[in-house]
Amino acid sequence: MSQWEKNEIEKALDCPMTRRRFMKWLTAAGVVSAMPCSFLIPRDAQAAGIVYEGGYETFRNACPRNCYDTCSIVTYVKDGVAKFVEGAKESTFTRGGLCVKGNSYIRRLYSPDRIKYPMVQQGRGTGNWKRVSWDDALTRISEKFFEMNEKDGSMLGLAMTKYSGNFGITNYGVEGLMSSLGYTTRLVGTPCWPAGIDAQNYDMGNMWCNDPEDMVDARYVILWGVNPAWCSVHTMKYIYEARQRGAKILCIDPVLTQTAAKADEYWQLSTGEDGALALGMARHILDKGLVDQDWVAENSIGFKEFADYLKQEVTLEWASEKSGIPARRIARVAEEFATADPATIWIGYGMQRHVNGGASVRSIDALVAMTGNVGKIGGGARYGHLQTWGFNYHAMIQQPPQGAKGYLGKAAKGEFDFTKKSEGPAYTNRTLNINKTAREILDATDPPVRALWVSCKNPMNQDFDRNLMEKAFKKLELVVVVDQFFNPTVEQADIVLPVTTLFEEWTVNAGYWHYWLSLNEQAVKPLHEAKSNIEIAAALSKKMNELTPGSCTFPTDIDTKDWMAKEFNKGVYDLFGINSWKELKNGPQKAKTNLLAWGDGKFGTPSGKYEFKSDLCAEHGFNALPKYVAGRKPYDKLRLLTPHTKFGLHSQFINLDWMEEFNPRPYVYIHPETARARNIAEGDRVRVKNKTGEVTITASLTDNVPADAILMYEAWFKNTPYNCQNLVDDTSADMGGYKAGAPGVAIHDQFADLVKA
Ligand SMILES: Nc1nc2c(c(=O)[nH]1)N[C@H]1C(S)=C(S)[C@@H](COP(=O)(O)OP(=O)(O)OC[C@H]3O[C@@H](n4cnc5c(=O)[nH]c(N)nc54)[C@H](O)[C@@H]3O)O[C@H]1N2
Ligand SMILES: Nc1nc2c(c(=O)[nH]1)N[C@H]1C(S)=C(S)[C@@H](COP(=O)(O)OP(=O)(O)OC[C@H]3O[C@@H](n4cnc5c(=O)[nH]c(N)nc54)[C@H](O)[C@@H]3O)O[C@H]1N2
Ligand SMILES: [Mo]
Repeated sequence: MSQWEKNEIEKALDCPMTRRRFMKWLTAAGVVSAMPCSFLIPRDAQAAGIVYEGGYETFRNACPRNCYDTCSIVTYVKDGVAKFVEGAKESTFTRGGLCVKGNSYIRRLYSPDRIKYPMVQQGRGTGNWKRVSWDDALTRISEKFFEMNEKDGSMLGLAMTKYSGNFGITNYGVEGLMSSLGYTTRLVGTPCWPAGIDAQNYDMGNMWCNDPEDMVDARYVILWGVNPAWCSVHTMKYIYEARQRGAKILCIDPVLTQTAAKADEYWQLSTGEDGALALGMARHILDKGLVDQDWVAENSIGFKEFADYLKQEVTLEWASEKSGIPARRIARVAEEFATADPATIWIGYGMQRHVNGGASVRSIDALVAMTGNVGKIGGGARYGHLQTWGFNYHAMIQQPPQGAKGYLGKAAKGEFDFTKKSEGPAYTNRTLNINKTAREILDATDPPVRALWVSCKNPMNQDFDRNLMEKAFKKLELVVVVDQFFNPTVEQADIVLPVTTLFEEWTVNAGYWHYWLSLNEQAVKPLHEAKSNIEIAAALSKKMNELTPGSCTFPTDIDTKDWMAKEFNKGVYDLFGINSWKELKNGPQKAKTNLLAWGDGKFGTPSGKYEFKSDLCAEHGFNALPKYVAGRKPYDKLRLLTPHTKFGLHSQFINLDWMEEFNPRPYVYIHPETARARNIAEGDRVRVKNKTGEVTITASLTDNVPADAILMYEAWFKNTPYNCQNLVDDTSADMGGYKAGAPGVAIHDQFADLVKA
């Protein structure tokens, strides 16, 4: 921790309110001494008379949330009770620290609000829950499945929606359970990053980025539509260090985020105009003769066509007019970027959630490539990677029961599906687009979707068009949700099953940003009647086979530790330089190779080169060149942005009482001018409305948001009915169908207006 950071924290702690809150946390956890902020101890803990006792047993855990940082955790346990957590010191990425969410984990584990046993709701949304035994719950589910199979001749009436509640590898057993029932319906795709993944695949042949730790070597860093000060706090230290070593940091975002506040320069661009901005910079670099001609000649194809396009259709003035950034600034930064060596751009997931998101990512990639910054330590078009995910997926790969019937596949129906090389066996699962879950459920026929299995997913809160989702749920004959808290999806369920938290199960976790691998040990026994996702699969299989032998192939008796061990193979061991998973008990391991993306100049594209012109991209219906694509036409007065918050991870953490202390209620953030024009003052209740729905919420005035936009964070507050998905429709992003199986979603291409309530 730098002296400056220490001073900042000291200052914050000098505020009696903050100190009291910290003390409340500490005492609630019954802890003190090994807190990462050890300077708290002398002043506050001792004053409170709390003495460190020692004698803890420690366990290895990993934060399994969908987050860049995938932190390695050490959990301190005494008498079978987890007392506190800290970041693992062995990981140079986590470096002994956790984020505000991670530090609240003990409360998540022991929250009185946890779902404790299987329950059945009499009438969805009534809150009339009744505790039932596991046996009873699983019997009800089995009977419904048999009935469906009987009626439809297949299990296609059962749909599964699962996304990112817990990325532990063994949790792919949820998919495994579905496969072992037969051919089912799957909600596929991701709301997160697919447009950018496809863009990078067209350009380079894969999504692959350097080790974030090498950012310290960059001499220029552009943080483009990414907010690491909140969404990847551990990466901030590399950005600070790069700056200390002389790098310049520029942040490009329509919102003046905490990341922007920490940068050397901030550009408040017009939302969705990233493509124009990148192309304007590219044109200027071309005009100034700053293209890395050697790199381009040796490693790429299609640059001449790209340069012709820039000369014919792009000017600095045009880029300036589109993006709202003065032309002379674009020119200056283009020159600074092209002459810094190395220079890097971190392309955020937020900026590609647009109808032109994939196209914008391609133009930013081009900027990095034409300046010779791809394949360099400290350089690169950084987005994400899956280099460390070479597991066996043992839990996932299960066979259907004998004679199971399924879907005849899109190919059989004459639809072009470029996600599959061949349709494989005659029968497949039926796939629906997860980003249009509501619409897809409503439209599905032959058979209709009758039952929905929800795991690691909160569709009522995180999916799009909430009003339509309610209609879709009405069509369902059975909703089973596997979760830890009574979230808005559980409220609309018939049966809820309690699942373990990371502290109560064995698994293994990799990152999609850094290169560390972490073991997740069972630190405490499962609480209440909770079971892990794979134990639930085994228990259901057991019940189904008891009632109808042969109806489910999922193993009925499993040991979660064995199943964790079955995920490893020689490839994983070699990559991490270990001989056994047991070595991870000594601490997380970092990959020994693959840390530099495209360092050998061998790309995964059809040509084997960086493709400024991609025929594959054209084949999939887009421009071959990274051309400008206009954004979505506004359908209301103000743009609505609903990005990620500091105090939660999607619908997780914000519901904890510890977090409510810091972040008690949602706000809509409005520029003072926009508020004045509507006679809205700080603290007023306002109604935000658009064609999709409405939200009543408290106004907060700030010029951090542009005057033509309003901002609210996606979140689930357990004590308010707030849900931003009332205002967010399911319009697709341009790309995503190639690698993720369905296009992304244009989350930030939404519009609304507001009035005083
Ligand atoms: N408006 C708007 N909407 C968005 C976004 C946005 O920016 N704006 N962001 C999108 C993005 S990027 C993402 S990734 C998605 C995330 O959407 P989701 O994947 O739905 O995210 P979470 O809320 O993190 O997790 C879902 C549920 O998983 C549960 N869970 C946690 N651990 C386990 C477990 O071990 N087993 C089971 N069965 N359940 C568990 C949690 O309690 C939670 O209720 O949201 C998307 N939605
Ligand atoms: N604390 C916390 N950390 C998280 C998460 C969380 O919910 N909370 N979620 C995790 C997940 S699943 C994800 S996907 C990542 C997301 O990580 P990020 O991509 O960093 O986060 P977002 O908030 O989705 O979007 C980043 C920024 O994009 C900006 N943006 C929106 N539209 C545009 C545009 O047109 N151009 C530009 N230049 N910027 C634009 C938003 O204003 C926002 O500040 O973070 C992960 N980490
Ligand atoms: Mo995400």
